[in-house]
Amino acid sequence: MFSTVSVVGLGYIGLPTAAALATKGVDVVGVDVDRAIVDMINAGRAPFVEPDLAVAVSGAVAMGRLRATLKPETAEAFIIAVPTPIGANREPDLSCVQAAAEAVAEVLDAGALVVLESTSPPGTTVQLSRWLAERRPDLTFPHSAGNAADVRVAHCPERVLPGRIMIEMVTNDRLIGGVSERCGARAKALYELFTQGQCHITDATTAEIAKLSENAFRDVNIAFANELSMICDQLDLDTADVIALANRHPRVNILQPGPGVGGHCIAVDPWFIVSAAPEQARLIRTARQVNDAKPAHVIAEVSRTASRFKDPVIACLGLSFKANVDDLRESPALHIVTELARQDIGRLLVVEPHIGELPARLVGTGQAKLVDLEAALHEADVIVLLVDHDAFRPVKRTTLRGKVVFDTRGLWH
Ligand code: SAJ
Repeated sequence: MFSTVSVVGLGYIGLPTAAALATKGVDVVGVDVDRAIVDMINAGRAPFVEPDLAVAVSGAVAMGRLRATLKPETAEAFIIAVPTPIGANREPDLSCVQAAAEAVAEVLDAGALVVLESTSPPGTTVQLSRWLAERRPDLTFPHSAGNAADVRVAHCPERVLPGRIMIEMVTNDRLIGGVSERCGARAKALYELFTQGQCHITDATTAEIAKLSENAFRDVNIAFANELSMICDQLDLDTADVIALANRHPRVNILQPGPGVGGHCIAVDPWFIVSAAPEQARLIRTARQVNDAKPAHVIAEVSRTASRFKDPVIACLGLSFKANVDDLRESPALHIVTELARQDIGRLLVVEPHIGELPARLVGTGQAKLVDLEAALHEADVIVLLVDHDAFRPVKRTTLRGKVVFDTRGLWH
């Protein structure tokens, strides 16, 4: 039903989607503004690490089903998967969506489908339809022409978990928000090419808010755990004990506290809801503030303890934004270690099994050294566990004896 599909934005969502479609026999043209990414994909290589992605990309390129370009070309369907960050005032920044819309508009034919996958504030998909219409007065669009429009526009928010993208891309249910009913039906047909989960059709704005609610729900629940951990620290209680006991209740499931919430989704998306309804979104805003305050709490606790030692050696375990990934972007752990280095409170031994060298901002402090787990545990006076990597799980209690341990994730409970 679709022989050519163009995926605009070849990042963590666009590239796996392009590879998944190509694997199903669709001719896929990937578009990205970054020439290095385009060249790498055309050479059959994936520009970032994600389980099973590299083999999918090299296979799709070798079969001639996937190629990358800098500019969009005519296709039956376009999937836009570009970043939607927040600006300095925590307002949504839709400039990449607008730029993608303008580029796609140039090559749109009557009958084409345009899907927005980027996580977006309410109203963005309808706005996308307007942006396309501004550039193509010769075609009709669903925000004004409804089912009769020449072009179909829909939202299908990405919902995959980094680290499990290739699996969840196929198995997760999808939300399909059509700007008109016909748009929804057409988008469903596209996603059914590679999705085994169910496709639930709704309107575009409901799909936008439903996606944002998923991440806001998670953020609020993590904030509960993080607030509880700060209460327990204040009362000198073991947070992991408190949570484990409370979770023995059949209807209680408190999440794990941590050093803060990182990544590009959960720490960002709730602000789209706050921005859309600032007076009503009180709990969602507070949860963001609680989670954003957690790194400073960890830094204060570690510096207070380190100041009791003469020339303390501090082992910091983990730099990535969550367990078992190499992604350091928006990582609270990296922020904490950088700040501890800047405060010059002691010698920092950093353990991060997923990277080969420390990031430049940490090297620049001259205070931190990347070492292996054994060396760090042996030398340290203070141990700060920041990421619950599987590699840290088997540490023996006897190794920790006589040291001050901050287990921000409750991993060794
Ligand atoms: N975290 C905790 N405690 C927990 C769980 C997570 O502190 O109990 C922290 C993690 O360490 C990390 C952050 O929260 O710093 C977010 O990690 P995550 O694994 O919960 O989620 P993400 O950001 O990698 O991916 C989320 C997912 N959303 C939900 O689970 C509702 C994913 O399905 C979305 O597709 C993704 O956001 C996205 O792109 O929106």
